[in-house]
Amino acid sequence: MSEDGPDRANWKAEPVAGPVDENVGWGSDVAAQMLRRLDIPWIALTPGASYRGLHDSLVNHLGNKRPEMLLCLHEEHAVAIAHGFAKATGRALAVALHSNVGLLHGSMAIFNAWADRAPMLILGATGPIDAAQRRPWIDWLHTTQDQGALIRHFTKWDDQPGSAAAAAVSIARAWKLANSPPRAPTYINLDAGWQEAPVEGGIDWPDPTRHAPASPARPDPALIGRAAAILARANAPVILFGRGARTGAMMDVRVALAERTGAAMLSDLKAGTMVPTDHRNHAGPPINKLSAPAGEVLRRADVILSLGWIDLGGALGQAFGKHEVGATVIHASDDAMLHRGWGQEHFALPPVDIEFQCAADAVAEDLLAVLPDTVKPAPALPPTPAPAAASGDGLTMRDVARALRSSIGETPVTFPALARSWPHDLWPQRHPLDYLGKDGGGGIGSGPGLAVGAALALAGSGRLVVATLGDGDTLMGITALWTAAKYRLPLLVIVGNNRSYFNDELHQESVARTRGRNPANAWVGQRLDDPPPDIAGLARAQGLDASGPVGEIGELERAVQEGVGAIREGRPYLIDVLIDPRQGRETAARRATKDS
Ligand SMILES: Cc1ncc(C[n+]2csc(CCOP(=O)(O)OP(=O)(O)O)c2C)c(N)n1
Ligand SMILES: [Mg+2]
Repeated sequence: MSEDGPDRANWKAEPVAGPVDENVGWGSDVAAQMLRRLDIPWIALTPGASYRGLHDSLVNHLGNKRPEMLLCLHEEHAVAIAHGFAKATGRALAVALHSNVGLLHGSMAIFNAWADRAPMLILGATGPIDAAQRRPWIDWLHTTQDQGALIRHFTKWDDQPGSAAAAAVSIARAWKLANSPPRAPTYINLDAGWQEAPVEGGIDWPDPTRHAPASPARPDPALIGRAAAILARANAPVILFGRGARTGAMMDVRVALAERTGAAMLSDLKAGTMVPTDHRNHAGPPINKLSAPAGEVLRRADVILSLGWIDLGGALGQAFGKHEVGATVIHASDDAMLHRGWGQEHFALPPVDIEFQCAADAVAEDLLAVLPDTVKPAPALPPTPAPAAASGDGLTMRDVARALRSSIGETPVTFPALARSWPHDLWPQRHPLDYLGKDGGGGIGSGPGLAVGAALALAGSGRLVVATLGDGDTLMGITALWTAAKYRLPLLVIVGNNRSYFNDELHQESVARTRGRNPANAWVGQRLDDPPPDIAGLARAQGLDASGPVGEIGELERAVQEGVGAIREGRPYLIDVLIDPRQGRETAARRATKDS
């Protein structure tokens, strides 16, 4: 980042007419100053009068630089953009949400970020807590007692400071906590009363260098010794690669760990790329639910090492059913520090023989340091089932992947999201930024915002950002794309459009079958047609270029070429591709999935 703000090739800044007032004169100036002192590059927001003080401070006190505002059409998008940025960079952004109503709008996206353990600093606001200061009607409506309670079950910490001086400290603490492992969103509610009051006396500014995020706890060396000895002796170890840092150095450590133990590797689509999915030790494609090869390697394993696997209990349950897990289970995760009683995103309780309650990466590093420095032969792996053959002549995601590959060539691509039936065999993940994982909380409508956040993070990096999204997910969140158009962010969105909330058609089919009823009615109340939403039109209406609906291969290839050309020039682009819904059914039948 330069002195003037973020460096982005095509970035479209909003210039502020000077002069800016550098004096910290108002309560909200203190909150804005703290964001700058913490070196936060952007604040994603949808405005509202509860923080009109802060808004003025960002513009007329900071000159809309460091942080710079990122205007969004919906609070859910502001949060999802910060979430996508955190997924790509490992770094938090700030978000500002208006009073109770903006917070209510943003809350699903906060849940997604929480469940994905993605850090962000959310600033909320409330009408004056001091009722004597409230404007009639609206300030009363937009004042809530204990506003943080709305999202307390799915944030790491929240506060409602009583003064500007207290807000400086609260913001420093919230930033530190959000960014300390295990990371998650934090929320600070700014009272309009002190935001809009003059600052009396000096502020004791917290020194960011003395409130830096904590470094991860290190594992117990004695326990590392025991685990390493068990792994070194193992005949058929398996390593489950869940959450970890998205860096080349950590990917090398993980790969070396598998090679030195001769372990079979499994990757989780929820976590994104942690190891190369076409490595000779990798069993089958990355998974959401257990695949046949994944189940087989787990059932024959004598040692199972989970490095931050998101639902270890669920994976073992799928592999072993009611049978006892005979293998020695070693589990490394700091996630339990965030486990509470409201949500169940701690998942099923796994049987564990050696547990490290610290970040999985630290355990991987320390295990590697004590394991013998020799590579063991790769394990014999079960065959990967052949991909489902396409029936009919409708387009499939395989056609999309092939067209994309032929247009993109070898330029590295980041997928912030992957739609149903993505052909992992055609597009192995080799770099930690190749695929960023799922939305965390299973709340759809998040795909477009997550994709914009990743595009923000990676613009100018040399990587092309391509999101493949479902039509339902896209339609729920499509106005997030306006932010990409407004700030000229290069992002290619390819919609796998089966004209349906198809996931739920599968559910309806299965319920009808169980009940001996007619599964052919599964489409009723699920199909997104008659009239079919004009998704490309919705993109164009927001200032993006777009193609579609695309229904045949030549059209698809031309559209992809145009879309890839646009992002190479730094512009966002959307392609609406009509995907034969039967492909989803066939893939689902093969995997026997039961998605959210
Ligand atoms: C906010 C929210 N509403 C509803 C759901 C239930 N749901 C899960 S997947 C899905 C359909 C998604 O449709 P689309 O993005 O088109 O993907 P497809 O299943 O068609 O591949 C729905 C409605 C959800 N997960 N989140
Ligand atoms: Mg769909």
